[in-house]
Amino acid sequence: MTMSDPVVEDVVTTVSHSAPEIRRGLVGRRDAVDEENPSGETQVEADIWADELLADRLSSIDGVSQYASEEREAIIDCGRDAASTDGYTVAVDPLDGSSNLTSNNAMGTIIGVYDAPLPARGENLVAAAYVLYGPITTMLLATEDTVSEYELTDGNHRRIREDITLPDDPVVYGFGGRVPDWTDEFTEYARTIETELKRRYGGAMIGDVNQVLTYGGIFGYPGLESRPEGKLRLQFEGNPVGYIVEQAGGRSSNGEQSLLTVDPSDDIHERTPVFVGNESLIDRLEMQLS
Ligand code: P6P
Repeated sequence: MTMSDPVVEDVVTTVSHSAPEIRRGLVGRRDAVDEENPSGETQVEADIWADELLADRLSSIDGVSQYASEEREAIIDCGRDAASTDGYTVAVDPLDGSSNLTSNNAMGTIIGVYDAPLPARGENLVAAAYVLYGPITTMLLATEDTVSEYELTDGNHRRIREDITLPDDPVVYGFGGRVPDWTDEFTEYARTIETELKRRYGGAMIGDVNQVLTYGGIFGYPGLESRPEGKLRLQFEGNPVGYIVEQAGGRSSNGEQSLLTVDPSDDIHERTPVFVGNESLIDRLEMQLS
């Protein structure tokens, strides 16, 4: 994966080369452990194992100044000047949707590479990618130039799609959260979308977002009556996936504005409502919620 910046290339290549090993390592590691992640969610053995593997490999890359993970409380200062502007920072969701291990369904690894100290605005992303552990292992990689898809096998990656853009005519939608917990405004929007598109919701954001990027449509995890901030994390899920979809010609939103323009709080685990998909669908959503 030749990229303009050698450090970013090293980060992305490290994740792509680790993905087949992570996939193999899922076997025998699906039991819950007596721990919760910083968001209060039960961890499985694979969450901790994948995080330790990626933390070790990514934080040792020269040029990476910070490593942050959905699975660990604090940001790792990689021994360089974390506040320096010349270091890149990486935010990782090591196993997005790891609860799908129990039901043997798709999961992913998400990474965002920022050129600013964490927590950072999505606009500070210089690259973002996700690995999808589906029937085959693939990586969707967005850089400042383009969006590409790779098939990952041991020690190898083969580009299977390049210059990816969202299809113009949306086909699928997937919305998280319990329907009775949706706000009235979002419920009204969802009821309209349900008459237009086909439902695709698998319980792991990356599997659902990959459907949107393949067929066109919208994925969302809205703010809920019980939790207006929603469930998904801005630094580890919203920003990187928002960056990927926007680089593919779509839009992202927290219901009001592009996720990439949201000023983060000091909390690296800050949650946000997340919507990504075709521009027309996101525009309609923001109109509905305004
Ligand atoms: P629910 C997985 O736990 C995750 O963070 C996302 O990957 C996924 O979209 C969402 O939560 C699923 O949440 O409430 O449907 O189980």
